[in-house]
Amino acid sequence: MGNVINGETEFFKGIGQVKFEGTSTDNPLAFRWYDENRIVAGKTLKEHLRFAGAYWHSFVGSGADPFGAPTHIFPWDKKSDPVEKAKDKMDAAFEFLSKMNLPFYCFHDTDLVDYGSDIIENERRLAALVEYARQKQAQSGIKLLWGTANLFSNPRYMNGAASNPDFHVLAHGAAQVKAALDATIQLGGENYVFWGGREGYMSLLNTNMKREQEHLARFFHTAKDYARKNGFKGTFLIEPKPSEPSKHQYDFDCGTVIGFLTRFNLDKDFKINIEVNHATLAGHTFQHELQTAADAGMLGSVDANRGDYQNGWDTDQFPNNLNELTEAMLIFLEAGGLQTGGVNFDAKIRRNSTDSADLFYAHIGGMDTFARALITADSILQNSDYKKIRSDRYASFDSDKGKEFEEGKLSLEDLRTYAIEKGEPAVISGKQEFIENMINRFI
Ligand code: XUL
Ligand code: CO
Repeated sequence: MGNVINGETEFFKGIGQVKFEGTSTDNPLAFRWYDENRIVAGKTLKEHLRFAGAYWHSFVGSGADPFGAPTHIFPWDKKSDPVEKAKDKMDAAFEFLSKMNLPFYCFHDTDLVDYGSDIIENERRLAALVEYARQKQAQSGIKLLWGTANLFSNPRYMNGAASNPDFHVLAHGAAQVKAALDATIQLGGENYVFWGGREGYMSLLNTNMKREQEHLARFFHTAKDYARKNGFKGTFLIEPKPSEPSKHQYDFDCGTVIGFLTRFNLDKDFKINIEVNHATLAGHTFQHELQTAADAGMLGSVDANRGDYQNGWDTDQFPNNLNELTEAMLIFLEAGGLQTGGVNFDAKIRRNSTDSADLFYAHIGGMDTFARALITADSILQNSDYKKIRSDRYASFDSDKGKEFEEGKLSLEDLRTYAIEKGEPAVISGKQEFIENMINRFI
């Protein structure tokens, strides 16, 4: 247990408020780029980025891996009564969020408080923590970016929840989602997330994929109707991932999710929560997934992290790649940013990062890298030929026959006639290296 200051226990001892000190500072516990009040492209960095802390990694994740026991031993994880223990964890969470100046947080139901197998008792526990969180939010001004239900850890979900072949299991998932939606609504959550880690299959040999996907869609409709009926005005978000823990996940990537939402008439209520490391596991870049969602009007929110170029799994490291994030922020800014979403650090410190300051360094690095990338991207958009080079490439569609084609006014015969009249087209450079150099110049 930590020190007691002002009547409250301090869990992150010796670490004060993290502040913006600018690029000349040597203080590793200060922001060098994230000045929350700095205006970029008409909004403050705080309004653009809407940073959130992830409850599960920062206050629950113990550093355990398949080869070893926990290395992060939390002082808030001591009491035997589950509700009292969960309140200590929430004290620690809000202390960290406040010291880090994080305006939002995100949780799974089972992050807030441990669940057993009794639905009514779980609802009672969650309600106690929701009441506690309401007070904490009011005191600190910190808001809930999104809530979600953990429908993948309990053994009953080993074959999925909404896509489980057993209706009985599906109903348990629904009970959990109902309580998580109630909690999100009561806490003023701005979004609600579905990440279907086990909504997929391990083998097609025993799977009726069509039926499972139809059940998944029906489940989303049922949850959405309940939430809307009970006053939820926020956005529902699907978080794509191609696999892990299932061999194949139905929400494979943004393209797949957009097709699914459109096919099942869910596209008015749902948008996408894009996670960087899920994008790369799907064989895409983060930029690709942002652009795909933005083009469909479904850029909802971001789970910020990064993978490891040498590993093929979800390492969930904190973001630190300035070049990649600058490219991503170009898309983010051109798309008009995130409306109800934010940038949630779905990232974990390494198993061997065992100082309590490590969680602070990790978030400071992530927030500074995003802020710097956004500032750089804005400068590229304002002060370079970046946009012009791209629009010039399509100039032949802006007038005459090209424009008529875009408007659907030309037949295949018309196109043939044009090709014969104009002869062989000129060779035109895509200028990729020129643009890459330009981006580096602005960084
Ligand atoms: C798992 C993952 C989840 C979701 C929420 O890979 O990203 O933490 O963000 O369920
Ligand atoms: Co995530």
